[in-house]
Amino acid sequence: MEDKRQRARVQGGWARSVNKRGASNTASGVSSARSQVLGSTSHSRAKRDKRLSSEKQFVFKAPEEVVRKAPEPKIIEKQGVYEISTLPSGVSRIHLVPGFIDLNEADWMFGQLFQEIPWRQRTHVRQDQSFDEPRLTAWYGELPYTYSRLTMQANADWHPLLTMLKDRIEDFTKNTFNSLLCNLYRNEKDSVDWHSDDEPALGQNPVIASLSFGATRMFELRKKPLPEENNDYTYVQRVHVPLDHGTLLMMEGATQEDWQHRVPKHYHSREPRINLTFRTMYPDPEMLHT
Ligand SMILES: O=C(O)CCC(=O)C(=O)O
Repeated sequence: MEDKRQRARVQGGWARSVNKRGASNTASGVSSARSQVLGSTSHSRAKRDKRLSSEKQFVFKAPEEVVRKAPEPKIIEKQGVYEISTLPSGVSRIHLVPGFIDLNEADWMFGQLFQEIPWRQRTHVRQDQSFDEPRLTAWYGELPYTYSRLTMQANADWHPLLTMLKDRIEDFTKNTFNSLLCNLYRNEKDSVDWHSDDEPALGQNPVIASLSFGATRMFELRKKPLPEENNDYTYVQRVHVPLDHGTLLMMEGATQEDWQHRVPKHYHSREPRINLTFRTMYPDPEMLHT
């Protein structure tokens, strides 16, 4: 009886593993009792001991988690340089500088930019359908800028405040810029959809300096999926950066090659926001690779 219970426990193995010495003691105890009754030989006792010790223990293993979860976005809101990915194309890096422009100055600048930049709403045409961009824009630079098949004409007539801001950013970052795309988000309904600033005229690994004024809006980045993910962004890494009044955000390295970014619409009301993105345009990007 004791032998049967012991074997059941060894085979089931749920409660605890059986110590070998205990098992062989029990087996030998039982077999010695039996040997008196059945007259068993030391040979058959050895065979039985071998069988008991070779019986495999059943070890319970919890089923592995197979549900794939989309990762939570990483929130970046403190000053610092953040390496958000390292891939064969290189390191993608963002540098956040809240309070780059102090609040009083930023208030005055917002008023000037809102009033004095020649803001325009542009129209895109896609598959014979035209739609208005959900924001107003203006372009500054010696060269025209084409994105999403829309061309903004060259405009070398820089507003003095924009030139001053460009100089300040150049001093701070030790980069130079020759062009600027200005965006005005009039309210919570204005936005910019997922894209990368990867036009050939911006060269490889462009450095982009983005300065924000007015209402805080969320700047979201998502990593481009690997080829085997078939353009499915469900499980990609995400980074969210709240951009508030006077904040400078630098995007560097492979950020345009490996990530996309956007500023989504909001459900709750938002005051106007202005964003200035300073870039460098090359007249003949082919020259960069020769
Ligand atoms: O408004 C922003 O912060 C982003 C603007 C932007 O993505 C762009 O100009 O390419």
